[in-house]
Amino acid sequence: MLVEGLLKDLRTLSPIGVDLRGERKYGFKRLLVFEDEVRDSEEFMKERIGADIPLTLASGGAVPPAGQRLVGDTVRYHDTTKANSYAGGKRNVELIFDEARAIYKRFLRLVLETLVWRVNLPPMASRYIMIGGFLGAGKTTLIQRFARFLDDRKTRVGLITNDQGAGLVDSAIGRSNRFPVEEIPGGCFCCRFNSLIEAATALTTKNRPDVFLAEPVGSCTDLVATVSLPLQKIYGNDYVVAPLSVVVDPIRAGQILGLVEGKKFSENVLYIYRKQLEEAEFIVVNKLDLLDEALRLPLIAALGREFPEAQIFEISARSGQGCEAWFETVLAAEMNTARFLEIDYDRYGEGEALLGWLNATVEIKCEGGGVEEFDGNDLIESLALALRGRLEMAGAEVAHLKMTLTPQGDPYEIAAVNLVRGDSAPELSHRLYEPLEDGELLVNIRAEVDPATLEEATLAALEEAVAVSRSLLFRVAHLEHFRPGMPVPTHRLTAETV
Ligand SMILES: Nc1nc2c(ncn2[C@@H]2O[C@H](COP(=O)(O)OP(=O)(O)O)[C@@H](O)[C@H]2O)c(=O)[nH]1
Ligand SMILES: [Mg+2]
Repeated sequence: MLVEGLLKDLRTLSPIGVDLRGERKYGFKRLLVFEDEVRDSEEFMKERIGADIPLTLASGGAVPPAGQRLVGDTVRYHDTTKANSYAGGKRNVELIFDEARAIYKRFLRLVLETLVWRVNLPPMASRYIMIGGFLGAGKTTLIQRFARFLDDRKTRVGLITNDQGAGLVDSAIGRSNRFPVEEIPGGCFCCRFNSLIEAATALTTKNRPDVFLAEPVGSCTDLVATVSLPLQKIYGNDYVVAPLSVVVDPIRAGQILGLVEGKKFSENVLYIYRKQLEEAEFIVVNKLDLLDEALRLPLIAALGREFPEAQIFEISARSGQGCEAWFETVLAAEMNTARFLEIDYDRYGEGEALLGWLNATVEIKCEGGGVEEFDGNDLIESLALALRGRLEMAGAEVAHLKMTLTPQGDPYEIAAVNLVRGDSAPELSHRLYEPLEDGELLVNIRAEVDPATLEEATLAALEEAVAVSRSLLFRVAHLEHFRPGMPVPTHRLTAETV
């Protein structure tokens, strides 16, 4: 009797009704546009489950105007005046979306969990947001900001990092901010698609994220055909796949698009760079805080001209400027499944193989003899300078050099230094507040050079900045250097195969 009543009530909630007919992927977005059904469901919650859900509202006639989508999963309107204002201007309504989304999500989760318990339905879909872009563009920084934004709104988030090697600076940064992180080392998402699913499943077991934020390898492209589309096609019931966003460092983009002077990579590396932009639905021009108008305007114009299908956002992941507009858009949109990238895998593979990679884990400690602690910020900054000098001498164009230093056994304290071009200065993005007695250093370098050169430069710079200048001991616990292999995607969907 109870189950029957439950099912009847739940059927009045349209998405769950859809659910029961096995078409769950339509999700909850449509739910609250029906005023009376919402009231039913509120009563249902209170009477049947006894839950006190603060869901006051009703949305009289609040169907979004043609061509616009609801933001997030649902809408709550305080009164019909606001609901009606949606048709005219979205602004009013957007103000309450975040709160509404969180409340309603909790409510639906409860309903669904009850259903899962009673009639064994699978749990609801999470949003999968992939944030690509070239090495050093600011993906990790933006993802951390996005994760904090979601966390503040009580939306559960899980981070997925990816690299060709192991020992990732990006994961160390995610963990230091206490977000759940799963790492896919040893190959890109597209070539390790099953590991991506395993990582998402592992995060689901940990904290059931509402939103996955995934950072692919910065030299990777063709992600829509090899990751987004297969995810949508094979796992469409589990994930709502957002449009691919590609983050851009404006100085690097200016150099590559010929707007400013600067060293460039070889043709095939540039080929990857352009392909990344070509497949982006959202181009996110980052580091607005560094950009003067003299470059900003021509850069935006050039991107618009060369990549006319993309929507362009301008943000600073560091200051937060412009970020919320992109957050809201990417949280609401679903990928366009009709865009396909033409790509020559030989050129792509050659471009990737021109880049040398080095990942190292180094233990550093005081030698004794009077030195009992050291300044970690100072140490990694001077190590970055020593490395830059040696790489410059070797003729390497640095794509991204990043290092973190954490006190042994404390992953929440972290110093991080970055160099995003050979002609830029090393920059401390995270600082340690106290000196250390011993620490773990992670070094990740991606540069256009023979990988053996990266090892020589790293060992020499460690000797110079750690041993000689500071009389500290270091031990290389792990070091790998290589050129990425030819990309061989697990799946690749094309216009013919979709
Ligand atoms: N000035 C400035 N620097 C930024 C911004 N976003 C990222 N960075 C810096 O750019 C460097 C590379 O950032 P990261 O997020 O690691 O790039 P990723 O390789 O794309 O993940 C780091 O030094 C960041 O602190 C920004 O909005 N403004
Ligand atoms: Mg990164």
